[in-house]
Amino acid sequence: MNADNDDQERPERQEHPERPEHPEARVGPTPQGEPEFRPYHHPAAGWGAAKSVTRFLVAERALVDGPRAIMKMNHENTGFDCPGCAWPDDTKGLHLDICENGIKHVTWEMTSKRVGREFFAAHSVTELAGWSDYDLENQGRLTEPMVYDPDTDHYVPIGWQDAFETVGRTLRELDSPHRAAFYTSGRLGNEATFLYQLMARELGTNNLPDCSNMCHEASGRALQASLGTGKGTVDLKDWEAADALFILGVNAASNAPRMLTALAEAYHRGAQIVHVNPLVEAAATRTIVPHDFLDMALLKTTRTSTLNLQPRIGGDMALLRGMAKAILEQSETDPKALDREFIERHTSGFDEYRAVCEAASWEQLEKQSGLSRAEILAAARVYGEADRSIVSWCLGVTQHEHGVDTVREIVNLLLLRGNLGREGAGPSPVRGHSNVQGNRTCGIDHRPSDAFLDRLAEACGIEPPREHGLDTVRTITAMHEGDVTVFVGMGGNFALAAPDTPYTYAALANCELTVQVSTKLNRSHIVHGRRALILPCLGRTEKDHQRKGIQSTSVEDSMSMVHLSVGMKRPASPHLLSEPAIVAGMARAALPGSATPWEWYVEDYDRIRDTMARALDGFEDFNRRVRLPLGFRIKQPARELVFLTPSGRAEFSAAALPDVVPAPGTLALGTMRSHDQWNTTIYSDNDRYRGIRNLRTLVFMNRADMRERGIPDLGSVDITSTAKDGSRRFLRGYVAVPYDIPRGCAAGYMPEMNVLCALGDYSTQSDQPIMKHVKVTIGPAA
Ligand SMILES: Nc1nc2c(c(=O)[nH]1)N[C@H]1C(S)=C(S)[C@@H](COP(=O)(O)OP(=O)(O)OC[C@H]3O[C@@H](n4cnc5c(=O)[nH]c(N)nc54)[C@H](O)[C@@H]3O)O[C@H]1N2
Ligand SMILES: Nc1nc2c(c(=O)[nH]1)N[C@H]1C(S)=C(S)[C@@H](COP(=O)(O)OP(=O)(O)OC[C@H]3O[C@@H](n4cnc5c(=O)[nH]c(N)nc54)[C@H](O)[C@@H]3O)O[C@H]1N2
Ligand SMILES: [Mo]
Repeated sequence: MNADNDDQERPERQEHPERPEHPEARVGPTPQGEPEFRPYHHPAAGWGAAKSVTRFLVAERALVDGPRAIMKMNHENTGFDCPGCAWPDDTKGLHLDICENGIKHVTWEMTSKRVGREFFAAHSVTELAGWSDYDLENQGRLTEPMVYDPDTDHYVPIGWQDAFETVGRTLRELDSPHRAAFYTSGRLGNEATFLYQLMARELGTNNLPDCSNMCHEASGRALQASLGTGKGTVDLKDWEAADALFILGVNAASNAPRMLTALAEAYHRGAQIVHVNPLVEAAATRTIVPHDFLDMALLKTTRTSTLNLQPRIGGDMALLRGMAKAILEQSETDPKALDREFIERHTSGFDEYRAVCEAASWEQLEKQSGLSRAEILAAARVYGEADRSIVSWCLGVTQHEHGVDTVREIVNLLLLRGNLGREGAGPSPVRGHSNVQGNRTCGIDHRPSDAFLDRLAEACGIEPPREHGLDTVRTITAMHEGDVTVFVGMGGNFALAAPDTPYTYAALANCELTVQVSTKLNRSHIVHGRRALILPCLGRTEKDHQRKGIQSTSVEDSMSMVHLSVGMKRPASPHLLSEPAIVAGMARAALPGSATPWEWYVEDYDRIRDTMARALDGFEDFNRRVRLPLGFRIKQPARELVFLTPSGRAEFSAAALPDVVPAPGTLALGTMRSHDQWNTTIYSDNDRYRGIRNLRTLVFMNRADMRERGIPDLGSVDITSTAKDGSRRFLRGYVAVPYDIPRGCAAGYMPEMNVLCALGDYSTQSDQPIMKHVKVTIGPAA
């Protein structure tokens, strides 16, 4: 794009040269006091959580509605699905399977605060750019559609029909549908998801970037290659039957708190629980089961761990390979160490895998894992003695250069002892957003298979494009280059969630039109294209009235259970539309001649589900089965030992061990969540389980690494990252907190630290941004 063009097309950039370069705007709230760091010695969940919830309900002015809604959450088909994490609901009909963070999440959506047209009239976008992200979201729920007015630099009201026509006209006028990208954040329900991908494909593009490009893309690709399925194979009943649980790279007490219940139960029945994490997180200590009122009253704690291993960042693969090596060595004298019959009948590639395990020296495995041989052998012993093992993981495993290889190594280890296709055994990734797995199942995939497209074509009478689309990283590059000019965000907060904050901001600002479908005001409304729309939608807790009555939507949890979610609250504003209605409105305007009955679908979501039943694998008889008491489980061929791989067998992989040891003087930095945030939504400046108050701009370091650099406890530091291409990025004036973390490792909070993640630093295996292994140097602040 040449300079002349640039000037003509974006005059307002001249008027507001300071915008949108505000990557330094504070993310969290203004601190309520001095930063504090006091190690946390209490159990996870329990009364600390109860107290925190009460404070939160008061702050959100939701003391009456909050508790009432919580009693409705996660009920068998009568309530709404918790919009928080994707951990499955209790299978025993226990009607109060809730957690602190789920409650915070629901309350945040149900706040009585509103951000209406008066707010936008009072504050220009340039002014809002200087606000913290906390303050933006804290204004409350969005109430009506708004459009950016470049003359005044304010958002002003627009009617829904005009808003749809703005989107429609812009899309119709594109010289190619590939100039638009349609982002999904993982809480979109299945029905809206299906319509959304249908709209994109009817327009003619597979440009469907989504948040799972940043979280579990590696898991999907690895499991697909190994087992012919993109998902885990176990469910909660398996968790209840396992003899050994291996939990890698998850901060469960904060990010999947209901896992604590499963861990406590496992401990009670005598199962082994091994946590693998550079940090000893709260879930790796003990808990008070949150919904067990007797335990709460008696302060009865349960241990949630039998072994904690603290590898270096990125050291998981070497640990897993060491465990496999130990099992193979043991098999020379102990015929029961391996499940030879399983390997023989169901797998391929065993000999190559055995060879790479034998070739790896203990010295190399110790160095790469950051663990001693004795520690690796201790983990191997637990694994070797268990009849039934589950390995579970999250971002600590996936957001790495070698995320795919590591997940495949997890499968390798499971295959050695036939831990697949039977009760209590198998791989169990912990998904992020409540419906991120359902999004993929229902078609949000920039690399759809031909089989999927063939069925979609047949069921919906469209001719879907066959060429693969853009993922999150490539969408940002394409917007930057001017190749993608329309960005539609179905939920989420793309500006802040994506890596390389200033680059991503510039990419969004380079768009002709940005459209954000949202519940709350966030950075992605402030960092916008030449024209911009905010389209406010119903939240999952709210009643969705359509022509044929109150509608429900369906979601899929981490363990492939699909069930209905029905909102029960009066909508935050009478002007909100449901997500399916917003998609249909945009689609009709963009595709005036479309034969798809968009309006008819929205009158009754059963109609969408009937089409989905024809288009999607595993959704046969959708409307009936989704109304069964706990919904239904999508069939998992790998669970039945049917492997949809080229060989028809489960495939061992024999990848080389990566070198993850930081170069001298440098550290490997992992970006992660605090206890009091939901991705880009920050609830407070506290991180209770890690003992932090009033501070987000911190970096956890090993004290010896601090001393070596002349950094005192809580000293001010500058952090410099160096990208693969040699470019450098900075964060200045962060506080170094001495912490129990292996040497050579450091950790701090996302989304602030996205400033350090270069867009080009994505995994060549999964295309995921490398958010857990950022190469940095840290020194006293200049
Ligand atoms: N309350 C709350 N719940 C959430 C979210 C939230 O923001 N708030 N986000 C949701 C989403 S979208 C997702 S994807 C999930 C994320 O859930 P998590 O994966 O738990 O998310 P992170 O906070 O990134 O924490 C990563 C964990 O991995 C560890 N880790 C870092 N590097 C390594 C490594 O190399 N090896 C190992 N073994 N561990 C490592 C870190 O110490 C940390 O404990 O949670 C979901 N649930
Ligand atoms: N450095 C670093 N960066 C990361 C990560 C990391 O570990 N490190 N993790 C990555 C991961 S795993 C993820 S999933 C992404 C998260 O990326 P996103 O999913 O894009 O971000 P969220 O913060 O979850 O989105 C919050 C916004 O969603 C909107 N919202 C809330 N509820 C609804 C709803 O019901 N409907 C609609 N339409 N909108 C709603 C609100 O407006 C809110 O402001 O971040 C990624 N970024
Ligand atoms: Mo995620």
